Amino acid sequence: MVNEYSTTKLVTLLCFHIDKVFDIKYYVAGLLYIVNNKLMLSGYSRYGSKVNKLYRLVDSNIGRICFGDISEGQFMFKQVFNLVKMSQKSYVAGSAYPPLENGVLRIYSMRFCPYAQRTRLVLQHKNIPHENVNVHLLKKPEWFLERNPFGLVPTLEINDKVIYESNICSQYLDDVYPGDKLTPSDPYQKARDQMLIDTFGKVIGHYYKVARHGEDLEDLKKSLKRYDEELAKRGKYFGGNDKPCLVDFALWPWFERFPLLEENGLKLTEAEFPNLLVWIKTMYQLPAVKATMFDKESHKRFVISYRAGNPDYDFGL
Ligand SMILES: N[C@@H](CCC(=O)N[C@@H](CS)C(=O)NCC(=O)O)C(=O)O
Repeated sequence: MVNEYSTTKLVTLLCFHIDKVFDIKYYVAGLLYIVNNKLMLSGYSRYGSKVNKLYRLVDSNIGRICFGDISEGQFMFKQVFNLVKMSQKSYVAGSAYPPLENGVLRIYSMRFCPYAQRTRLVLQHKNIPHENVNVHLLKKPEWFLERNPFGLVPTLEINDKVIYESNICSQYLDDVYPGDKLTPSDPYQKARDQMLIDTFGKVIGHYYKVARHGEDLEDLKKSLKRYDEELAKRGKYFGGNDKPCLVDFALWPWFERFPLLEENGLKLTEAEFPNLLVWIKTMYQLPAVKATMFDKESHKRFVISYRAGNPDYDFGL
């Protein structure tokens, strides 16, 4: 079953159950497998009643998915098997619907989509078990359009529920799944956060004008200034000093892509954007960012293919 895709090969399944290590029950479970000629390891340790992630999936192609607390080893194996089995290549029109198991959360995504990245950041940060199905956005599978008639990613599916629009998906995940809370409980603070997210649409608009037509550079900088000022008041993250919040994850994808605009004259200087520059450095350290990001060169290659009318959704796979 694991060999369904030629690039993926299961090497071995590891499972240890060691009683009485330091007087507590200790379990280690994991998978060793090969994806695109790279050796991968993923696993969990269980320590009394607590489950810890032992290794992250490290592959850049499928390793963007990681697991949260899973108390049953069997369930974990099933999930990892599904993952290894599931290709990250984009599904096209005419393809068969990949069956979704009961209780499994799925995200329909496109690897280079900044909106989908918003929600993937939340999935990663909160360690929410899920599977990822990438869709070809120029040749959308019929079953994808049945679920989201707008044909946009991200879209979430679990059992009979379908959710789309990136910010709504992220909020839903934060509301429903345990882990770090990314939304303040105070209604006023929550409203202030939503304002920052909604009005970031202006920055996005300017971003694409600069990228496509070399216009709007000053407007882009002006719209960013407000975010620098807000950080000065809030601290290290938009969520305050210690932890990121939904605002950080909703904004980040475009900051990851700003280096592409350097050739259009965009430079965020210390003099103009001292707080945003520190924030960018901090964000790059987050495991969720590391797990979902592409480097400048890969983004550039995708954009070139996109502009040529032939987007390479599977670039690097
Ligand atoms: N407002 C949507 C925008 C999502 C979006 O535009 N996604 C793009 C990919 S980056 C897409 O699915 N495009 C397909 C299409 O426009 O047909 C959200 O926040 O989720």
